[in-house]
Amino acid sequence: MALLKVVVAGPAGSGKSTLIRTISEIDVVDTDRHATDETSTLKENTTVAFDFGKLNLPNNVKLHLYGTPGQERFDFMWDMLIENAHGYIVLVAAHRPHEFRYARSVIKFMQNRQSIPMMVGITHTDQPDAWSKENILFALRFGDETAQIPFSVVNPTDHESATQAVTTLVNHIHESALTQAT
Ligand SMILES: Nc1nc2c(ncn2[C@@H]2O[C@H](COP(=O)(O)OP(=O)(O)O)[C@@H](O)[C@H]2O)c(=O)[nH]1
Ligand SMILES: [Mg+2]
Repeated sequence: MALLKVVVAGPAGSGKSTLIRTISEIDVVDTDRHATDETSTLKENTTVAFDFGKLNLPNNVKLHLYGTPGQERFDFMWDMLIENAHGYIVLVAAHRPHEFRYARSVIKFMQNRQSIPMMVGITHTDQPDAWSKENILFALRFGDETAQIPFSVVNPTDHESATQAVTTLVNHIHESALTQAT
């Protein structure tokens, strides 16, 4: 049995809490509170500590999923959550280009803290003003690194899509463990 700790990060409103709620097999422990600051224009509630959910995958893999708070003033929580993590997903909302720079800073923050497998999940691609995946990658300025970073489109409200996204990351975690072992 393997227990994998996966962190879901990204700007407020990108779909972190929704992704965890959609796939968790336990009632999610969430710390969403009524948003009182700039986030309230995006959504009514915002995560102030973290979300926690569990999922069993094939081959006896148990996932523990931790969703970070999106806002920068809670970044001390990001440090706590990324510690001992096996991998992480950074969600980026395709229809909010003004947040791409912030999304990139979240990715950089995580990469500086832990050298562990990660992936970028592009959400909200069903929104009318969503950017294409290619343009988002370009805007995130990943250049040559893009080859190593898996990007996938994910709809956190859809069970199959959300499960597929975490499965992609878990495969990535297994592959990099094998590479390190050889
Ligand atoms: N249409 C659509 N709505 C989404 C998608 N991802 C998240 N949402 C919605 O966006 C809102 C904010 O999501 P939430 O999970 O609270 O964001 P968080 O701040 O990252 O935890 C919720 O109403 C979600 O249902 C998506 O891919 N498409
Ligand atoms: Mg949240």
